[in-house]
Amino acid sequence: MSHHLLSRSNARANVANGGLCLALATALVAVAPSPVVRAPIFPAEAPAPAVREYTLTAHEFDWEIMPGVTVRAWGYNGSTPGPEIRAREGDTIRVTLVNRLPTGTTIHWHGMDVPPEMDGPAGLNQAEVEPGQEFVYEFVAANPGSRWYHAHADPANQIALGLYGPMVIEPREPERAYDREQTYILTEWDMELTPDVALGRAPRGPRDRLLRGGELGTDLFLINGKAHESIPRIETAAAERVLIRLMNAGNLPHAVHSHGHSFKIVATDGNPVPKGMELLKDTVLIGPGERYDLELTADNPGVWMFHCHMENHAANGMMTLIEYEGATPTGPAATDFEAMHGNHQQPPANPLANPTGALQSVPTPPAAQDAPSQVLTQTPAAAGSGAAGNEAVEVALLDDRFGEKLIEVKAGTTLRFVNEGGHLHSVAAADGSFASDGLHSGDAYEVTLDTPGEYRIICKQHALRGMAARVLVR
Ligand SMILES: [Cu+2]
Repeated sequence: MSHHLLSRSNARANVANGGLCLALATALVAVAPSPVVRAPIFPAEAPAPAVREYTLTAHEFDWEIMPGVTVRAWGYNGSTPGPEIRAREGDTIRVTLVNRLPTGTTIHWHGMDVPPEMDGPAGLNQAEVEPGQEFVYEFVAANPGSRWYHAHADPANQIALGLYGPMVIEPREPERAYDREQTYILTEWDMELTPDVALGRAPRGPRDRLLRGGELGTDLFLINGKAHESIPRIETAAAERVLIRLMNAGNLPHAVHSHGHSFKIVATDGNPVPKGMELLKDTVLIGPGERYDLELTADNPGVWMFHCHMENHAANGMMTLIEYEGATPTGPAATDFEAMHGNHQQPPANPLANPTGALQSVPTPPAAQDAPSQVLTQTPAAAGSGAAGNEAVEVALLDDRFGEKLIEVKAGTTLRFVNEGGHLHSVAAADGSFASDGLHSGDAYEVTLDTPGEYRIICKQHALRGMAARVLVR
């Protein structure tokens, strides 16, 4: 087996070092427009093979999927997905797995051709790494491309709770160069699957109990462990070339669609598509475990949707934006665009910028509290809602709009927002003066508005889809 692997990597090395690739790369540089290069992702000068050391500490922590929606998760180094592991073809990757979970775990290197004892499946190829124990994975990064890693002990629960992360092996002789790079790793989230359920310490939730064949339910559809506006956007400028690495770490296929732009599929499962054979598409169906590398040329300035085209997935988290520098939406959402802006996060810096290539293990302390209460009261007076002349007015949250576009009330009125839809929603003042947590179907949020004036309210999940209303307090 190992002989077979060795000869395969030798064959790749021969191709990579041959003059053909070099000639193609030179030709590409000669004919391509010259975009503004901000941060070279693949530096032209590849240093000698290095040893890249990482520590991945598996543990439990509170994870904010988006403001107002925090869950108990399992992940690596306080994050789900875990940190990006990046190396160059031919480097040695050495990862120390530190298990601080209350159960055994392992790591599988998905798409990497490693020796069997480094492959990860618990039982078949190694014993589980027990709680409190460590295990060192070491292998040569022989096959470049978009890879990923995930737990391979009880994977149905452990991956679903967040034990996965991206891994990128840069080719030693890159054939293509990009101005920007964004990795999007897709998953689903089941609010009823908690660490305690996975450990058998709590019963399955009422909806999951009805499922058959171990099929998990799904409440939210995540990109990089985040939903909606907390997903990092594809930020670009005109004429740039952007590489988007899609990785599906979940259990469902997703149909990823870009507005305003077609993209070229330049790699499938991390392996380059030969020049001239790339498909030009605007929607790509990505199955569980698969990767697609998309090359998108920023030639249509604006603010564009980038989302899963299974529309219930988009409505429950799996939507982000392609945002050109300085551009704003051309529709009513322009009003809320700046208010929403603080909710998305910058992508992490390329670890290769760090000369040691190592990441610190940063376990977070145990959480002080469990899931927040689903029904919130903004003011103590509203709890009794019995103050003289203090009437309650109910407003429905539907999919994906408020029951009323204009709500007129007297000062001192309590507004009771009830989620009568099937999706997760929230209510927040656009000026930030009040905000509910995430409201699941049937949940309610109350707020008493004492000061006359006009308030613009938005759903943080769906403001950019037009879920906004006005409240006039007189
Ligand atoms: Cu989807």
